[in-house]
Amino acid sequence: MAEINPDKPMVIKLVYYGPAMSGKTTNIMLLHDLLEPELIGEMMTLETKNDRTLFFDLLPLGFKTPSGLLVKVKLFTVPGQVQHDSTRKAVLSRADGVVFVADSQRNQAINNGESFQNLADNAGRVGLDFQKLPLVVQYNKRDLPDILTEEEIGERWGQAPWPVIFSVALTGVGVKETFRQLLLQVYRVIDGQHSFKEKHGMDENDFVKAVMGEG
Ligand SMILES: Nc1nc2c(ncn2[C@@H]2O[C@H](COP(=O)(O)OP(=O)(O)OP(=O)(O)O)[C@@H](O)[C@H]2O)c(=O)[nH]1
Ligand SMILES: [Mg+2]
Repeated sequence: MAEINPDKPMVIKLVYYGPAMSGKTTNIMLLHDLLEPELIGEMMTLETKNDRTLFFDLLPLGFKTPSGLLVKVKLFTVPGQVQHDSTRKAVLSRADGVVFVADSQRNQAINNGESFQNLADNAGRVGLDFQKLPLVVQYNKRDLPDILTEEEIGERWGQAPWPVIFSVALTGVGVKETFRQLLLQVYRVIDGQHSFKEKHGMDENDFVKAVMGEG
């Protein structure tokens, strides 16, 4: 997290991580359509081939606090394909929070597991404390046949500390809720480090509303 300096924006970096084709790019495309914050930039999609992200996508959002601080929130996606690991590591570096987008299809369970392990490994490699990192797990593609049931997913993740959200990113179901859950966790870290409420007059609900444009 960048230090707060009244003359400089605070930059919050959030990363959508997960196996190839799970729906990471689709999530931030839908956020681009659904959110109406004070500031919203164009979505940047850097290099794609047949719908596969080769480098990353970026959606910049932002707002000003009542105290006058400019807060920039940058949403990134990583390329899920296994071979792009060095890019994934670079994108993950200095992340303030992560959404792990899993593919609900039964035949993707191994890919989900390997990708989650890759996230934990890369977090360590770039110096993030994975235990403390704000994280939301999203099970996407709930519209498809032959998916893991919610009970099976509950058994897999029930003991884990992270919220699990079910989604159909293609139509927007669960997309905002996933983002909201991440922002709540990110707020707690920022408030802990920077007394955000005291100094900038925003509690967690104000913060989430401002980022999402629901103010
Ligand atoms: N049926 C269905 N298809 C989806 C859903 N979400 C995304 N897709 C489709 O899955 C394909 C891959 O989606 P992307 O968002 O490009 O996946 P990605 O995770 O960014 O993939 P990489 O960039 O290769 O890592 C696209 O054809 C999407 O339209 C969903 O909820 N249901
Ligand atoms: Mg992508």
